Amino acid sequence: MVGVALGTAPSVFSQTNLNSITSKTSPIAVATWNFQNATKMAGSMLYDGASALDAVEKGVMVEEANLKNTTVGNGGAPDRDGNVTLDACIMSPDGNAGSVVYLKEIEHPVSVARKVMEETPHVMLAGEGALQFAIQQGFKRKNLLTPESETAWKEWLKKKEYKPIINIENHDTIGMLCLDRNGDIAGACTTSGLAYKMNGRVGDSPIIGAGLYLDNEVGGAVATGMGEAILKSVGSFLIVELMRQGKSPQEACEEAVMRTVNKDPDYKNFQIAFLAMNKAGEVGSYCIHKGFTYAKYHEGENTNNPSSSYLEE
Ligand code: SD4
Repeated sequence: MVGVALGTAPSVFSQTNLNSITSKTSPIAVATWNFQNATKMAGSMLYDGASALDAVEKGVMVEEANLKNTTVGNGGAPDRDGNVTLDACIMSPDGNAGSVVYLKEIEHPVSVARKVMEETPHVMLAGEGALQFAIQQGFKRKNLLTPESETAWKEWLKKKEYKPIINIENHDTIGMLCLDRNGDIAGACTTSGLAYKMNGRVGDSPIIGAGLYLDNEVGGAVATGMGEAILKSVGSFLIVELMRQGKSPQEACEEAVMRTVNKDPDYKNFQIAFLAMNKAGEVGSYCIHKGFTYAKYHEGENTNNPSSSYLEE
């Protein structure tokens, strides 16, 4: 068998295969949900020659700055005590990673995560320490609670009913994967987490292996939906490892969703969704409930694509 080291699982991604695959691949940007402004930004940059890492950071920043998106960055819905707390992570083709959790008052947590990756010996910074680091790095503090999000939160306080609505309102995290001209892959994931979560709650999005994982020899995966379920399956890492063993991105996403479906009897009451891309530029996605879509920019075309789902509703 070609390219299989002793003691490892067989892989279709031998070095020989990879070289021939990547040389034929033109840049691609994909993102969870219909975030076509983000894929357009990242995709255009890739076609202008930008690195996957620069493109993925600038791509997700579009949604972090979008005040209409109430689950990412500025304008994100607060926790039940009124705090807007952001989670984000980024991975580069060399396998390096950076992450911030429970970060307040900084509009672009993905850029702080990149600084953690590039300027510190650590992978993850949390809360006060993450904010302190961001300020040291020149980021400006900003009130991220918009009047609209504050009004919606005060309305929620009247009943205090915590019930995530599938596909709506609290599921618009952006996870993005970019493949550049060199065939290198990078990824990022950024969110304000579930609306009206408990103070201190951190989801899957900033956790390397859960909300995002990539290996530049294989491909990458990102997740959105109920973070607790994704954390328990370490879904993005699982998908990359399944692709390493020869599964297509689609097959790998399906298996990751099925792990949760088969183990969690409550699966009908929440959504999880995965999006994956391999080094050949093949893309797959799968989710529990119908309604998840992903945006894709490739060769000047920017599209929104419905994902297949386990349930038909
Ligand atoms: C979280 N996975 O914090 C995130 C939420 C999400 O679209 O994906 N929203 O659990």
